[in-house]
Amino acid sequence: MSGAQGRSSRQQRAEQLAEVSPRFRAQLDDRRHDRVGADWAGGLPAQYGVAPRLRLGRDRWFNLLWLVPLAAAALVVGIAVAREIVDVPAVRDFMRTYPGESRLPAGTPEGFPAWLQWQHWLNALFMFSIMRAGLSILADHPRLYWTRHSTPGHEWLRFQRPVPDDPNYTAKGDSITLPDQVGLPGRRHSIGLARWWHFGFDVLWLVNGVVFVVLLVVTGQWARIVPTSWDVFPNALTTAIRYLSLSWPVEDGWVNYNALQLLSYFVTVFIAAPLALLTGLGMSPALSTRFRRISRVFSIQFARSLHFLVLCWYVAFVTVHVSMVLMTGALRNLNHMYAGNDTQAWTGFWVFLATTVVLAVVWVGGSPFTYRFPRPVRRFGLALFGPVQRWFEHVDAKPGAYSEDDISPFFWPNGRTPDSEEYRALQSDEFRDYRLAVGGLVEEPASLSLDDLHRLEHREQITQHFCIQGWSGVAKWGGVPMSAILDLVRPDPKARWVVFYSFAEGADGGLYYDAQDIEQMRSEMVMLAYDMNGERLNFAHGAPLRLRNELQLGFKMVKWLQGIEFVERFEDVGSGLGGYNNDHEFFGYRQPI
Ligand SMILES: Nc1nc2c(c(=O)[nH]1)N[C@H]1C(S)=C(S)[C@@H](COP(=O)(O)O)O[C@H]1N2
Ligand SMILES: [Mo]
Repeated sequence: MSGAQGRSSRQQRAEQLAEVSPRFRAQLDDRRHDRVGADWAGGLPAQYGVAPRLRLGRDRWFNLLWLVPLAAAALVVGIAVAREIVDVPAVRDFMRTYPGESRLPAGTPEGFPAWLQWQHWLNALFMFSIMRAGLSILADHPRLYWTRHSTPGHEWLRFQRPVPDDPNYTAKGDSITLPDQVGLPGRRHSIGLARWWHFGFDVLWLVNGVVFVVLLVVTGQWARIVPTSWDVFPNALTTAIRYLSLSWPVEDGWVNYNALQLLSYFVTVFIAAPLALLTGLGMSPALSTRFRRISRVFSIQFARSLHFLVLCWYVAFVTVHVSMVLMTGALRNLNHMYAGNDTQAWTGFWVFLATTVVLAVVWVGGSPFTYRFPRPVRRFGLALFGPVQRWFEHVDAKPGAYSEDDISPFFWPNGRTPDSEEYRALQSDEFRDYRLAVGGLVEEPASLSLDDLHRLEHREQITQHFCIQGWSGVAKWGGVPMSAILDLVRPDPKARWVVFYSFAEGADGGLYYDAQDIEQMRSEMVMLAYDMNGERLNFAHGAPLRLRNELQLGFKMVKWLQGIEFVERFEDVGSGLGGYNNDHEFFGYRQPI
């Protein structure tokens, strides 16, 4: 530790520690990875999941594929019942009183203006990619929970077998492959790339949606999809009986939707879309820590589960919507949305066909394009969503949301453990000879033993961990605030990034490392932890020392920490993208969500 040492020996040590940089950097993988090939994510082999299982009671699991025959049976029964009751006088009276559609406010426009046609199509273009990339993200931790603990066996839905009773089973090992035509992309653990599609298109989708709602309001078109009277419900019942009894209502979507249509459009635009946004934001560590009162109740897992249910709504909606459009007078309906007229001509059909070919090309090409051009995919997402991530980093978050009672009974381990001679030797000696090297652009480089670290300011806090894959857990961390390290080494004003080096290699070889913005390093939420849940940090969770930065996703919290380097730019560290997962799997360098 820096003490009252002579100038010359200090200088000597400084020179030695300036070596921090060459010493660690030489052990990084600096190959440029710009294809997704067989060696992706350490050559993780494909692994398929199982049909969704819903948990009933404590540990009975219901295979949701049974819903297919059950729904078919329910439909048959529904049709049989509807066909009988339409002739019952009371039902007939009811259907006469509530004919199936509400009256529109006076002055509501008819027809479909060009802006609406364009926005409808753009919406489909963005949403299909968002939904597919969302599935890829889900596949990286194919289990859904209601509470913030991600305890095996406590999920309410899983697409994976039960978690094996093996302490070496990691969250990454649990991820599953999707077919390339389902996920975007489908490959196992391609979450880094899926997120760029998901977030990039989210931004475009939201802009499109906001413009859409504004135009709906100013043109008066809103009244066609917003219920203005309670009679929408009995009218929807009439429509449902008509559909089920197979004497389908005469559609006049050009002028007025039936009540069932109106309700489903209303839910899709004004409930599902905002809910998708809010539940998406609910998965951000930075925002969850900032808005603690909300996130205490609606945790990341609650948000994630709702986010998934919104996806289910959209899938069901698109399926039924497209089927009904085609079955209730295809030519006329397609003219409405694709040609802006109310005729039986073929124009709408041809425009629909051409635009659907574009959608299909984007769909089919999505995964292969991503494998061939991962860097441009990352740039696309970063350009659209990067500024938002930067902005989330500036939320003023403080610890204190959780108590001992909130500590998770199970905390998934993740990542590749260290296996170097050097680490083993230190470990066998209980880290007596361990030294954390801190250097680079600092005035006072340091080499800190565990005793040195224990003598520095001590902080303990109970926080929630958010893994990029989707699992979470609460733990109590004890260690040195990063601000104390900064006070000790006094970074040069030129230093903008702080690089944390591990003893462990990443999945494809080369040391695991991560660069973090120096602006965050004085946050109360950033520390070097040597204790977890009141005990010394164990091997799996990063012994003897790991980074905790509660404003970021878990992969940035380097475990088995051996060195810290202050740098001006990270472009010449590793292969230059700011971290091991960034270099290899195109994760982002700011990940507060
Ligand atoms: N050295 C190293 N640190 C690492 C990783 C890794 O693979 N190697 N994985 C990261 C990821 S993805 C997560 S989610 C957390 C997991 O921490 P835990 O194992 O204590 O749960 O550690 C992070 N730190
Ligand atoms: Mo993670």
